[in-house]
Formats: sequence, C-alpha cells, structure tokens
Amino acid sequence: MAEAVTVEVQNGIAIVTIANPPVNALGHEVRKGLDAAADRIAGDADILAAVIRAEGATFPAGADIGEFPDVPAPFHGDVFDKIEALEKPVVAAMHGTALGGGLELALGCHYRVAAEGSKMGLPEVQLGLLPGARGTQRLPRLIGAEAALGMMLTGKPIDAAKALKAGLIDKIVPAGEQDKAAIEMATALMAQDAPLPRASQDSEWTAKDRSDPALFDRIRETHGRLFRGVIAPDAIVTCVKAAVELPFAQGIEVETSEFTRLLTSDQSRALIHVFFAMRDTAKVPGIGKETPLIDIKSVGIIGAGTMGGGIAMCFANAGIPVKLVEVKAEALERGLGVIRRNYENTAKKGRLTDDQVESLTGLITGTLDMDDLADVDLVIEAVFESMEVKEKVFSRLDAIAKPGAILASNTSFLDIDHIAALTRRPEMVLGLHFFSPANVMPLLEVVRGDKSSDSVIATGMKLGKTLRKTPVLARVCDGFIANRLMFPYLVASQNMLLRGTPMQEIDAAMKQYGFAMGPIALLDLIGLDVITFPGEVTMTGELVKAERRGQKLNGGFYDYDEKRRGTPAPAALEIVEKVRTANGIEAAPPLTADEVLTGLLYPVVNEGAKILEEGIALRAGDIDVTAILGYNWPSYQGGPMCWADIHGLPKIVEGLKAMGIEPAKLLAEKAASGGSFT
Ligand code: 3H9
Repeated sequence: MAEAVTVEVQNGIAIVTIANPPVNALGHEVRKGLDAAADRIAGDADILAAVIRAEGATFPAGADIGEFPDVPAPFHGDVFDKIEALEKPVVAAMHGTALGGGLELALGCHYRVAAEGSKMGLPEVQLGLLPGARGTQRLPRLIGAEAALGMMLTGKPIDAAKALKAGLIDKIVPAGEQDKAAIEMATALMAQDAPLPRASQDSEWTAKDRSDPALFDRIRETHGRLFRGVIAPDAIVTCVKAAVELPFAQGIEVETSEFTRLLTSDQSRALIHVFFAMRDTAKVPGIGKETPLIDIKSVGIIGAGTMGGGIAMCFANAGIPVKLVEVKAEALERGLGVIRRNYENTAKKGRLTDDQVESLTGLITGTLDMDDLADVDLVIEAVFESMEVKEKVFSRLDAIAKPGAILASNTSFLDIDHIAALTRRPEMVLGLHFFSPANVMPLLEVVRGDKSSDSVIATGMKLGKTLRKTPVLARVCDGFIANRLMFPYLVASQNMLLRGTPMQEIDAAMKQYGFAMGPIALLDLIGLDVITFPGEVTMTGELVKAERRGQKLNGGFYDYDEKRRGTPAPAALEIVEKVRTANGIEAAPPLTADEVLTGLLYPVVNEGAKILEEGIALRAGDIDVTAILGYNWPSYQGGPMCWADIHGLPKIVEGLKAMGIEPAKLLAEKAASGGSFT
C-alpha cells in the first residue's frame, strides 16, 4: 500500500503530500505521517520551508469518521500544534473540500493558499461533534467569534472567495495551481525570513469580541433553531467563549473535554451511523460497476395529479424530458398548471430565473394519448391506488412501450410482482416509490420485484442519484419499508387516543423526542382519507364521514387557524368518544410522555426487525434512512433501529411483551445474544 504521507524536498522546501483516498481523511496513518513530517522539517537543516498538499480530489475532508469513537495517538490537535510551532514557514495548498480536521490542519499552517472553487467548512456539528482539533480555538482568533460560530453551528462550508474576504485564507489561485502557488509563496517567505503568523497567538479578534458583551446572546438568537434537541451547538458555544476569554492553552483544555463528551454521546453515535447509512443505501450486493445501466433519456408519467406532477418536476429538474399523460383534458390542464405555479413560486423567491421556469416547464409536455409513450425509455405510473386501475394501465402500457423500456409503478403498497406478471417483460418492471411532495422529499424507494433484472435495479438506484434523492432498495411487501414501518406507529397512536390519552399529549411526547409533529397531527397532514386503519380503530373513517379530511379539508383531529396551528377539534373529541363507546373501551388514566414514547416506538422497532428478517430491507441502516428521509425521523436519534440499539433491545422485548405484542424473532434473538441491529 502506498504511504499515506510522503515528504519530498525540493530547493529547500519540504513538499508534504497526503494520499489517503477517497477524501484524504486524517486517519491514524496520516496523522503518524504528518507528525513524522513535522519532526523532519524541524530537524533537517536543509529544509527551510514546507508546503502541505493533498493528492486526488480534495484536501483532507476531515478526521476519519470510521475511526471514532477511538482515536489512537498521535491526536489531530497535537500534530497541528506541532506544525504551527515550527520555526519555518508552512503553507497549506488547499483544493476540493477542506472540511473538519482538514480545515483545522490548514489553520495550523502559517499561510493558506486555495484553489478557486474550493470549499472550507467545519461540519462536525452534523455528526453531533465539534471541531476538536483546535478549530474552535484557532478559527475565532482568525476570523472573529461570530463568523466562526456561523460556520461551526450551521456546519455549512463557505467558498474560497468568502474565505478570503473573511481572512481565513491568504490567496486564491486558479484551480489546479494551488501546489505551484504554495511552493512559490514558500520560496518567497523563506527568502524574506518573514514572521510566522500563528492563529493560536492572534489576539486582535479576541480583544474585539471581548468588548462585545451581547455577542453570544445575539448568536443564540440568530441560530436558535439549530440548538433544538441537539447537544453539540451548546458545546461549540462553550468552546468559542473559552477562545474569546482564555489563553489558547486553557481554551484547548475546554475544547478537548467538550469534544470527548460529545464523541461518547448517543447523539454522535446516532449521527455517525446516519452518515455511513446514507452512503450505504446505494450499495446493492451483486450489483456493481459492471452491471449494465439502461440509458434514461426520456420519461413518460401516467397521472398528472399531485404525485405524477411532482415526479415530472423531479425529472425536469434533472434535465430529462417528460411526457405527462392524463385521461381528461381538464385534469391535464390542472396538473400542468400546478407544475407551472410551483416553478413560478420558486422564481418569486429568487431561486429560479424566468428563463429557467420556461425551460423547465418546456421539458414537460402533456398528452391525452398513452400511445405517445411509444418512444420513452422509462414509464412511471402514478395513477389512483387501486389494483384494478393499475392492471388496466400496465396491460396497455406493455403493448405501447418500446422493447427495452422500463415500466415502473409509484404505488406505495401494491404488489409489484402481480403488476409485473401482467406484462410480457416482468424483468423490466420495478417500483419507484416517491414520497409526497415528490419534488421535495429526498427519499426514493426502489422496489425490486421477483423478476426485476439487475440492470433495471441498477438503473433505478442510479436514477435516485440523478434525481438528487437517496435511493433505498426494498423488496415487495405491503407498504415496502417506510410505510410498513410507520403503520404500527400510527395504529398505536390511535389506540392510545381511544384509551384515554389526549391527542395533544401524544403529539407533544413525540415532538419532545424530536419529530417536527406528532402522529395525530401527521395523520391530519397526510389526509385522513388516505389511510385506512383495521378493526376498532375507525376514528379516521368517522372523521372523513363528517367531511373532515385533515389539513386539506375542514381540519381533522385538530382544527387549524390561518397559521396552521392546531387545537383539538370538539367534533373529533366527540368521534373519539363515540368510537370508544361503540367498542366498549374504557378510558384509562392518560399515559406519561415516556409511556407514549415507548408505546409508539417499540412497535416500530418490532416491525423494522420483521422487515429485516424477511429481507425486505438489505440492512438496518436502510430502514433508518427511510424513516429519516421519508418520515422526518429525527436524525440525531439515528432512526428506529439505531435508536433501538442505544435504548436497549432487552428492554424493548420486555416492553413489547407487556403490551401483548409478540417480539419479532430477529429482535428476540439479538436481545438474547447481546447483539445489535446497527
Ligand atoms: C472531524 O473532522 C473531527 C475533528 O474536528 C476533530 C478530530 C479530533 N471519514 O460523501 P461521499 C467516505 S469529523 C471517513 O460519497 P462526495 C464516505 O463514507 C469529520 N470516511 O463523496 C464514502 O465512502 P464509501 C468532519 C469518509 O464526493 C467516500 O468517502 N468532516 C469521510 O459526495 C466518499 O464520500 C466531515 O464531516 C470521513 N471524514 O462528498 C466531512 N468523508 O465510498 C464528511 C467521506 O465507502 N464528508 N468519507 O461510501 C463529506 O461531507 C463528503 O464525503 C465530501 C465528499 C463532501 C467530502
């Protein structure tokens, strides 16, 4: 294996190269290499200056996240301090995305040159962490606490131009010329015997920030939303306060202790799991680079309703022309009108130009004739969720579509194998399940039928990326992964309501857990006419009968004001009472928030375990990703399966039994053997 760090001396300049593909993460070997390089630069009299550069696509994109929570010495921060302490100028040559520990490495250098278009950021907060290699101490000294906190709390990178303006870097050069420019800079510095600026010793900004007593309150106010539910932002503020108020040596003690606390927290465990899980969903065993892809240059969509229209927008946004089919002219006009209005609204917000609106809408053509789909590469059916209707569509479609065209259904629960069997090309059929609104929601469930070919599945997964969504592979079952997983959650919420816990308390418990809304409010948002519950849980049916369909029509469980704030609707309370009496249910004392939480989440974990053991999902992480992207499960809880691991599987098994629910075999086995899902 090639060495992760090499040093080559040219004309008195040590050129230190990091080579650790794919993103030059600062793993153990890289840290050892940099540490040794710093020793060599210090001890070798022939070396008068140094440049730190990276091979491949990017300057280091951070610490090696896969190493966490263990970090073998030498530690990142100690290595960067050693580099900063060198008495010879060190210039960082940055390109790509200098993130996290990568940016902290650059901050330890005396000068920073960056390629045009490169980005700098401290995204640790998104992993439930903070910049723990002196980033919280050096960056505020270099660009001021307010700008530094902006970067650390949002985790969003800034581009080189903004970094230059802020004083984070010293020079921008054309892309590809950063190494040459850094060497030139080092050569000039070495000739001048120039002073070595050390960010750790810079006191201009800290003096300014100390004279601004409202600084930290202002920051909390500006970024208040980012503090909700998560612990890292507070820790970041604590560290930056230390940077402003304490000498560097004391500041790094605060940073190290806060970083260690976060690194061993459940939140960073969950968020790091989510980071890798998001990237793993695209990996399908048996399908690789060698699997031939089907070129999708044009698409047909059947149904111009909310779903069909949203899907059409996804393709137009990716530059792929769409033919949108409807049965009636009126429905087609309405669908095309909604699409245009959506784009025009985006333009009003300044996120599209008028020309872009025209070219995007120009990519979507309406037709009333399904025969017009004879030449497209992919057809997605997005008609009413009835097998009878879909049977008709697919039989006809099979006769119309050209050989080699993929036929997909956007069904959210119907049997793809049954649909495939209606065609003479079952190997070309799959499910492409978008979530509403399709042009916004980031999840795409790719449903593999028994006969779907590898090429068709590979193409479906690739399509997810083309449409800028995260594709997750599912096998056929009622509700696939996301909807099947969350159905028990919604059912359990209905049972709680019937058994006497007020709806606002059920919802509050789940908001406290981190959901944007609780299950009852969620039902109102989805629309009460869309979901049918089994058995005695018929409150949604009764509400629909009373012309209450949720937020979209007359309110549902809640009445809504003009700002969409809900209050429990008297009409709904009457229906709860009526259904309760009709089923002879006695209201019990309301459950505590904790009982609501476990009562709703344990059944989800149980369903997740069944989804896994039946092979509907490839891995537990895929289930977590579908819950996070499809149902807004709070990512800092890791999704249901990671949450279950953290919460404790034996506790969940016992809890399920106490609720009268048989634990899934896989769950029981893992609980008994001390195993985990993630
Ligand atoms: C940190 O730095 C802490 C310090 O402050 C303190 C330390 C004491 N480590 O995203 P991609 C893998 S915390 C390990 O698909 P892209 C990734 O899993 C870190 N692996 O590519 C994937 O693997 P695979 C702060 C990493 O081009 C492959 O690289 N930094 C890391 O779409 C390609 O990744 C961050 O949070 C890593 N740091 O995007 C930055 N990064 O192919 C995290 C990536 O096996 N990274 N991998 O699935 C990113 O934001 C994006 O990866 C990046 C490239 C923008 C760099």
